[in-house]
Order: sequence, then structure tokens, then C-alpha cells
Amino acid sequence: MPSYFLGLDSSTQSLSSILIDLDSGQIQDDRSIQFDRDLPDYKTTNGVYRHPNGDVVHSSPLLWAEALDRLFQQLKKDKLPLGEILAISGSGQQHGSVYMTGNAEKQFREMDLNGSLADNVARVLSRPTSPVWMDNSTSSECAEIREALGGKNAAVAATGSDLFERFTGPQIRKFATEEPGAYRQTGHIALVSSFLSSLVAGQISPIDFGDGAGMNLMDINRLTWHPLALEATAPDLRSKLPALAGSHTHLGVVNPYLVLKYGLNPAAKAVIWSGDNPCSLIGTGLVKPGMTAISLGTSDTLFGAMSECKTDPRGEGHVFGSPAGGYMSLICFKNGSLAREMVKDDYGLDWMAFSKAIRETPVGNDGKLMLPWFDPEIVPRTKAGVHRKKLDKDDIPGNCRAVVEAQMMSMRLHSDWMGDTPTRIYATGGASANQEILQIMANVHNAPVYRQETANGAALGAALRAAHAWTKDTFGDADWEHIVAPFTQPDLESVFTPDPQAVDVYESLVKIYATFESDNLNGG
Ligand code: XUL
Repeated sequence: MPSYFLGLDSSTQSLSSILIDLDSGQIQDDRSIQFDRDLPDYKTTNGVYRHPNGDVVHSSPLLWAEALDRLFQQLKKDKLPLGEILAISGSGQQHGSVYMTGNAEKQFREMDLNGSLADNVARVLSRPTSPVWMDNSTSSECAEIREALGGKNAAVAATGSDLFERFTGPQIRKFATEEPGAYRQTGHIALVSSFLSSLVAGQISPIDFGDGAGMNLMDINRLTWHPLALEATAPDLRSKLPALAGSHTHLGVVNPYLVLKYGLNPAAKAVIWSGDNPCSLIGTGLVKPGMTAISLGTSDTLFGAMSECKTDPRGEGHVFGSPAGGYMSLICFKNGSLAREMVKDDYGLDWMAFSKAIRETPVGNDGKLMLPWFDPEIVPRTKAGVHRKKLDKDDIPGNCRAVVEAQMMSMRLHSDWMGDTPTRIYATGGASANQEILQIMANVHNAPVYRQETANGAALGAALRAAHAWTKDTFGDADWEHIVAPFTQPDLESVFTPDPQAVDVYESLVKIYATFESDNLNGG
């Protein structure tokens, strides 16, 4: 008897789903809807609306809701066994926030079947758009909350991270200050993950410890809302936030709206959603401390499970709750696929030509370097600006190699606080399909890189979380390693092994890169 679990991932540019069968250990279906391409009426560019000054970046909760309808329509049309799914969970781009009136709870419990999901959501939005993780417009709010918490170190100790522009607390403060009327009208604030979790569950969903830690509002040690952080952020904030809950929490059965419209199993469990990075941690099989993964998405992230809460003394990295219990460390580099795509598009290349350019250039690029800060960068924190050293802007292959080498060297430099150098790296995310990028990753980090069957580790992680929560609920216990193992075995045919000569080249180059970076950060 198959046992089906569905994982969804609402990321910056797409909504993906993965259907797994826990019995056979197989992925049954893996698909995506691209926001710009498949829902053009929303007029997004790379999934977002960017203010001309570049700092304000929003997206649309209606778009996310409509994508969910579209996806279920496709799954139904393609006759996937929706009526047999035992549990559903999901993953959302982190930090983004959705603002709804006090009527949202009633609306979600009694959804209008004649309207789409987006129609139902439109009735309860108190803010038409949602700031997302790419938004960089809250520096003054960050400074104010940081000061109220007692400075950077105190903020890191309290919430697991220094104040960051994209984190939800500073975003809420900005909204409350700039639009106090609309803020007062807001009865519920959700994260992208808890918003979509609410739609699937047909009730206001709690926020899980993984995604909750990306708000600068959660006490990272106690896993409760942090009273001082709430007070420093906005008035009456506690009453607008849902409960915090463990990532295994199930919220009852799925929304009858989805059962009636798409034929979902009425007994399927709706399991709380989490952030895309905590879900990718599970989707790459990192349920025990000591392994590192790199996700190459719109942003690049480097993360690993930790047994205890160890924070970054420089305040660049983050600690989030791990869905497998304990904690995870994470560093987020904003100029991930964003920067690779900029270089590719600037020179009118496709990905084949981009890869060919890398193959045809020497390891270390003859010392040609780039600081690829096409957008304001998160790590290291700096304004937008692409800087080149010994590298001509017209040197097309040189620029292709330089952007990837820079990304990998930056990851290596800024992840040293996590402890031991990795002995194995698991790669996921769209760009993990690119062999040239993974070979540079292996050489710069001097560790073998393993690639998995699906590049969509976040959706897989969500499906595995659903399977884990259902198993725990049904049998009283569930072993994480047992659940993830069949799905997260790396593809042994595609291991990228470090080349000793290349490792030597990067050993020296990374020092030169570090100086180039710090000179630029210091205005040099
Ligand atoms: C993590 C971060 C991004 C988003 C987008 O802190 O900002 O990785 O989760 O995927």
C-alpha cells in the first residue's frame, strides 16, 4: 500500500510540489509553477515588485494563493492520487509577511467555494502587498530595535540574529510607523509559510520555530515570543501574532475547500509549514549535526544542523530552529542566482554558454576577481556595487568564472564561525544542476560535493516533514533518519571531488579575495 505525502514550496520565483511515497521511498511527482511565466497577470519580475530605488521589494499574497489553486488544478488534471494523500506540509520563502484583518480566521474557516483562493484572501488583506526577504528598506528600524534590545550582541543572544532589514520585525515596525491606520486594521500578521499553511488548514496557522527565528521577535533559547523585542517593534504586536509551535505540529485535517474542489483526502492532515531553509535542511537529509549543505537559489544559503544554539560573533549568520529538533545555522548570500543571472543576461548568454565559458577559463581565473554585489548584499552587509580587480568588464568568460568563484570564496570566508571545515557538502537548489558551479564549490571548500535526485530540496523537505509528523501522530514515534534516508541518498554518480591542484590555487586566492573584499567594505 503506498503512503503518499505532499510537500509544497512557495519560493521567491515559483511554487513547487513534490509527492512522495514513503513505502517505496520514491518521489512520485516533482513540478513547479513559475510566477512570471505562468501567472503573467500579476506582472512580477522574478516573482517580485521592485521599487525603482531597489530597496523596497514586495510580492503579492494573492499571487501565492492563486498559484496554489493552479497547482492543485494541475495535480487533479494529471490524475495524481490526491484522494490518498495522508498529510501535506509546505515551505515558504523566509521573512516575508502578510497582513490580514481580524476577519481572516472566520474567512479561512468558511471559504467561499464559488471564489478562488485568491478571491477569498482578497477579502481579508489589510495591506495589498507583502514585503519579502529581498527588501532592504528598514535600516533605521533595525537600528532602533537593536538599540532597544541593548546592541548587536544582545540582539544576537536574544533572537539568534542581529537585526536584518529583511527580517519580519523591522518590516512590521516600518509598516506600523508609515501606515498606522492600516496597521491598526491588521488583526493577523503571518509569514509566507504560515499564510499558506492557514489556507491549507482552513484556520490561522501557528508559526514554527524554524521560520519564527527569522523575525527578530522570537526568544531563540526559550522558543517563545520575546516580550522586549515585541515591545521594541510595534504597538499591540502580540495580539496580531499567532502562537509559535514545533515543526511537527499538525493542525487537524485539510481545508474542506481543497477537498471539495480538488478531491483531496478529507482525512489528510495539514501539517504546519516552515521556512524554505529549515525545509531544505530536512530535504538534504541533514537531520543530525555535522554536515553542511549549500542551496543555490535566488539567494545562496549555507547551512547545517547544530546540537546547541551557537551564534555568529560577527552577527552575519543566523540560528534558526531545526525541524528535526535543536538548531540550525544559516548564512544567506543575497546575490546568488540573482548575480549569476545578471552576468548571464548582461552578456546575452544562455546557461550552456555560461558553463562553457567557465570550462574554458583557468582555475583561479588568472587572479581576476569580482565582488558580485549586483543587489545590496546581506553577507557581508553592503550596498549594491559590482567591483572588479584585474578583470575587464568586456571579458565575458572571465566574468562568468569570476562571479561563481567569488560566491564560493565568500561562502568559505563567512562560514568560519560555524566550526569545523565541512568534510562533505550537499548541494541543492535550481543551480545545483550546473556541474561547473559544483566543481568550483568542491575545489574552493576542499570537500566533496554531493548532488541529490531533486534540486528542489525545500519541497522534498516539506513532504518529509509531513511524513514525519503523520508517522509520529499515528504510531507515537518517528525516526527522522529512517524517514529521510531513502529520499536523500546522494547520487553517487555525480560526486564532485576536489582537485588538489585547484585546492592549492584557491588556498592562496581566498586570501587575496578577503583583502579585496575588506578594502572595498572599508571604502578602498
Ligand atoms: C534566508 C533568506 C532567503 C529566503 C529566500 O535568511 O533570506 O534564503 O528564505 O529563499
